[in-house]
Amino acid sequence: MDYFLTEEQQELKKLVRRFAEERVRPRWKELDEAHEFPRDLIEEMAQLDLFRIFVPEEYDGFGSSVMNIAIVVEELARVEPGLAVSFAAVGLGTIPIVLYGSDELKEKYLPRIANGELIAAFALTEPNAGSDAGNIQTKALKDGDHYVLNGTKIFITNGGEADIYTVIASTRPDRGMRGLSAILVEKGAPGFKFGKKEDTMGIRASVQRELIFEDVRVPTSNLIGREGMGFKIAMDTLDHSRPGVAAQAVGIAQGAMEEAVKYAHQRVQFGQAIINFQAIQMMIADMATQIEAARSLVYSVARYIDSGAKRYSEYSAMAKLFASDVAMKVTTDAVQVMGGYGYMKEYPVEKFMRDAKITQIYEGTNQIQRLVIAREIAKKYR
Ligand code: COS
Repeated sequence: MDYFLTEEQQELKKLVRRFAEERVRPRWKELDEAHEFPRDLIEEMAQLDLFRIFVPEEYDGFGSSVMNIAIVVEELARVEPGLAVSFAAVGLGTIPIVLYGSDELKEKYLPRIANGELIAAFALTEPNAGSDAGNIQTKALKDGDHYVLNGTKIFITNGGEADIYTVIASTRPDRGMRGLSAILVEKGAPGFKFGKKEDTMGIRASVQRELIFEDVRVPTSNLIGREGMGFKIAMDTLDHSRPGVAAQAVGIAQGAMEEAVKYAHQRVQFGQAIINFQAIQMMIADMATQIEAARSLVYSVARYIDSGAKRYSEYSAMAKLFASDVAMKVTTDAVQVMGGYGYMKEYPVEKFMRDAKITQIYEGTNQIQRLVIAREIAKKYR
């Protein structure tokens, strides 16, 4: 169901669906096997103006709406979740600039993100700072009108491919979490290197790579927000982006269910198509119901954020938690409906199941989402 999309949103959905069906679907297997950043498809998406949805209108964008991001990401993920991730990660890297960047930074970077010229990435995670995001060790110490960065980030989506990186680093190591800051670093800065490229279970039409900073000098004008605001900027960014992960999960579940249903029409056992068996019908009904519940939650939360809501951490977390658990359940059941064939790489459902798993882990594990939700609920009802 479309849940009251505006005409513009319906057009956007149609545009992305056509692109995904015509340009991406024929290549799902090749993209999964190649495990590379899908630059040609990303360029085609820039031609379709899709990167403009991350950027406010005054910087040549379409208005940075979470709902539009959800629509595009869901449609991409329905066919190729890895491509959806490569795309959404540009949004993740852009959010801090949109929410907290100076006018100078916005003018310099946002129009070039909008037209697809610049790929962005967000760099928070470190070997010892995952769920414990405040425990960041990368340092950005001031030296005159520059920050000097030293440290390592891991698992960074679009790492090595992106042109700009929003890096969370410590400008005041004596202050712990309150000493963190968000700093924009350009690819090509001397001392900024790319390390290990991860070999991942799923989302293989995207890359996750290590970033290494060795005395990287960045002008202080690249500070996003103020010094010491880094943790808050990171948390706000995640609150803003988690509905996008949730939309990705909805798309994955939808794609897997469609494959399973089509297969159930074709597959004949005991003299008839297995779609006629109630054992299969019950599974399909549960899949479809869970997907609609997830989709309606994701759209509602996206609209709530777009309405100008000030506090929405728990709703973002709920959408991400619920939709990703649905994606894992639905993709596992889709494999089950298809039996032995579901387990084979010839069909995309085993890939959807691999792709689904990460949605329960990244942008905060589902255990962390539950923590965020429980804390907010506990505060409300004393
Ligand atoms: N928005 C704004 N501010 C927030 C916030 C949010 N969503 N969440 C926390 N803060 C603020 C708190 O208000 C607190 O400020 P004060 O000390 O002034 O009150 C400060 O940040 C510290 O918060 P808290 O005490 O809750 O920090 P914790 O170390 O307990 O951890 C969690 C908070 C676990 C929620 C956080 O570390 C987290 O989200 N971890 C997961 C990170 C993640 O998603 N990683 C994935 C990789 S990024 S792709």
